[in-house]
Amino acid sequence: MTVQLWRHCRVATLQPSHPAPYGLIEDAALVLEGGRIAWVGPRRELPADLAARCTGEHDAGGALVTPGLIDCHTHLVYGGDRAHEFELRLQGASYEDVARAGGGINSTVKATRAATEAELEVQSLKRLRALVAEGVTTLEIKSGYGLAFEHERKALRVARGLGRSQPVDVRTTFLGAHAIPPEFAGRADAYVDEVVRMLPLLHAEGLVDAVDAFCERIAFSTGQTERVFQAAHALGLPVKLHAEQLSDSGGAELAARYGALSCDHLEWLGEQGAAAMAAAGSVAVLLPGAFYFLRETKLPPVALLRQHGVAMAISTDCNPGSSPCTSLLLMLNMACTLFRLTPEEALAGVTRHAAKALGLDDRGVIAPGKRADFVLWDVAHPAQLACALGANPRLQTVFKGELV
Ligand code: DI6
Ligand code: FE
Repeated sequence: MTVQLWRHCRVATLQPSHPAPYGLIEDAALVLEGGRIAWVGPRRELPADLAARCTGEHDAGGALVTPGLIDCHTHLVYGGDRAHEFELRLQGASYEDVARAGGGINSTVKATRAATEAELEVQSLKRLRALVAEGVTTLEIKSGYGLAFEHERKALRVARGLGRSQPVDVRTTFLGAHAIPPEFAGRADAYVDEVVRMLPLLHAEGLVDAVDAFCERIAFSTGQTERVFQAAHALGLPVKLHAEQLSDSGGAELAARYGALSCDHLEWLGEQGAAAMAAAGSVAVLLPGAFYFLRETKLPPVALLRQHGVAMAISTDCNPGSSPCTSLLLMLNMACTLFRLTPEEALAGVTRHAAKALGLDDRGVIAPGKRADFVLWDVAHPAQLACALGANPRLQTVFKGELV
């Protein structure tokens, strides 16, 4: 097995136990073995016997190293686009108006159903490449634009395929309960029956890592959401929830009762929801792209989340309707400018806490035993990653121990 030494770098380990901000180690060395981090620390403390075992050496040229970025909430696989809706909203229509008038999620459902698996892959690959170019090494992709067995299956297969062909680890989430498809209009409960029927079939094909739902007055009630969660739990699958995005529907409390990995959006989250999430260890996934793009004015309760010790993750929410965004670095900036997170909280939100939101404890920090997924950046200080607008200072990515 090769043992690789990386030196001449500064490592933002993001380890919570490390005393320096960002877990920063100056003049660091990193040793990789078998796709994992074997050692990280100040170079002068590198054990001589470990140094002697290294079979290869890389000079990082003084770069800043962070864990590979993790985009823990995306709807990246979809057909078509919604630029026309953007125009309508610029003329005064609201996101909910457009959805009620038959546009919104269901217009993307139409385009996604019409696309073949190969076409869907071509469109989605462009978006995935943009994320990977900014240092994303783990990505969650939800279904939810098929809303019928064969089309949900097609989208999840595309997501899995992207993870096989590209240098990124893809985690799939079944979001059958995203919207009520046209053939079930006015029959939401019957559609939930269908979601509950689809889930074990998709799971049996190895296409589902987690289960999500959109709990909102324009989507599914808490009662309907709970039925989906019960079906997930029967299969041993973890759940997460689009909760309190447009109103306080009690979704976060429900999700916490099911031990949700995360509750996402949360602009309307209240005290009880935050307390329930804290008790359950659910991560708050904040999505500044959707907040910005829909010109929301209600801010997620960041102070409340901090007060309750709820871990905060940040993600693109990459989707055609509410966040057509393929830049996780831009989301770092927006999390700070719009939501007032510190750059350190924002960076933890796309590394350590994003890993937690996906139920993954083998990544998100640079520490012995963790996956060797990391990024070399041409920046002097980690805060620069959140400060710059529209820059991409990525130099190189190491994925599973190998230079991409
Ligand atoms: N909330 C969102 O912001 C996205 N899905 C969801 O449940 C929007 C999806 C879309 O408009 O296509
Ligand atoms: Fe979303």
